[in-house]
Amino acid sequence: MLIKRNPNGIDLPFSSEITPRAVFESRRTFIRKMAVGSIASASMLEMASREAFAQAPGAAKLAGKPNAAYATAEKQTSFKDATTYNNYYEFGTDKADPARTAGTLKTRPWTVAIEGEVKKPMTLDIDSLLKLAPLEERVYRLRCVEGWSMVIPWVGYSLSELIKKVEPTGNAKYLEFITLADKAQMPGLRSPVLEWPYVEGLRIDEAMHPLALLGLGMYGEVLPHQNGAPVRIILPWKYGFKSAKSIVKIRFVSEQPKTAWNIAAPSEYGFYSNVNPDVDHPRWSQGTERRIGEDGLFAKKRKTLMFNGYNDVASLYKGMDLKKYF
Ligand SMILES: Nc1nc2c(c(=O)[nH]1)N[C@H]1C(S)=C(S)[C@@H](COP(=O)(O)O)O[C@H]1N2
Ligand SMILES: [Mo]
Repeated sequence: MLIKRNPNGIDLPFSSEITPRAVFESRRTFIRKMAVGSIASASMLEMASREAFAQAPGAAKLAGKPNAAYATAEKQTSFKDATTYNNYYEFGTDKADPARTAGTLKTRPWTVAIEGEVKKPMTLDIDSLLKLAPLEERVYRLRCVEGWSMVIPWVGYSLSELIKKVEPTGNAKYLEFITLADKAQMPGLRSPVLEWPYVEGLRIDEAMHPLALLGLGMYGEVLPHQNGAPVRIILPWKYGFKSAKSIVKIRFVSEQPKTAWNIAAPSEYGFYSNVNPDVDHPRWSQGTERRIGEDGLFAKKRKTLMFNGYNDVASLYKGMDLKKYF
């Protein structure tokens, strides 16, 4: 029953990928008509499409210094695709829902409480987080467990910067990320698709790995609501669902924390959830992926790479059977 309720089971692998396309097309037509029917200038058109597609009115610029170690020759996903094809179940389970409904998210004031096994527990507001370390731009591939991927220029800094600041105790073995769950702002909480709040977790050495990013922006702007404003994590070697959006609390703990998707379907979503083409999801292959923007139902799929191509992290899992610890 739980599995049936799991929206992944209802609209995957293909139907969920078709519907948003159709939605894009009808919106495109709408905007084109508007352009023809009025004297809209190119910039008005751009503004209109940003609003319709991205729900980021008055998006503030947020620049990061490009970090060459995390650049890529790969083509970046368009801002429009990255902000209209989203998984953010607190705002609905359809890919197009968050862009439509996340306008109600109030991202300021916002605080992140850091507590548990740390010598210096603290509560940081967004301005403190923005100043905690130099902002970098890092272009990461993000691979969703559903079999699609994007290439996104994020703005943020290594999560390790924050971890060092709070000084974990010797008992801190894991981090638990707790995200916002507010019915007043999040229409998706009305449906019991997941247990709310959405929670995620990492082993502390994973969290300390320089690749693990504390994200505050993307494409040179503060995070759009639908992408997890105002603060999230991005873990490019793990399936997308590990990268929790709109974090309000980080707890340092001694035991492996529960995680939202593992609670919902433990046989399908493990704690580690490293991208691994050799371990299929029980209901579909993980060997290939579709790059968003290279659509068309007959577009050639790409081969999924171990750790999503981020082999630096392999040493974190030395000696572990990654079929068992999926
Ligand atoms: N709080 C919260 N975080 C979340 C999710 C969610 O539903 N709620 N979905 C996850 C999934 S499945 C993916 S693929 C990524 C998508 O991030 P993006 O929309 O910025 O590409 O966010 C992850 N973080
Ligand atoms: Mo995902």
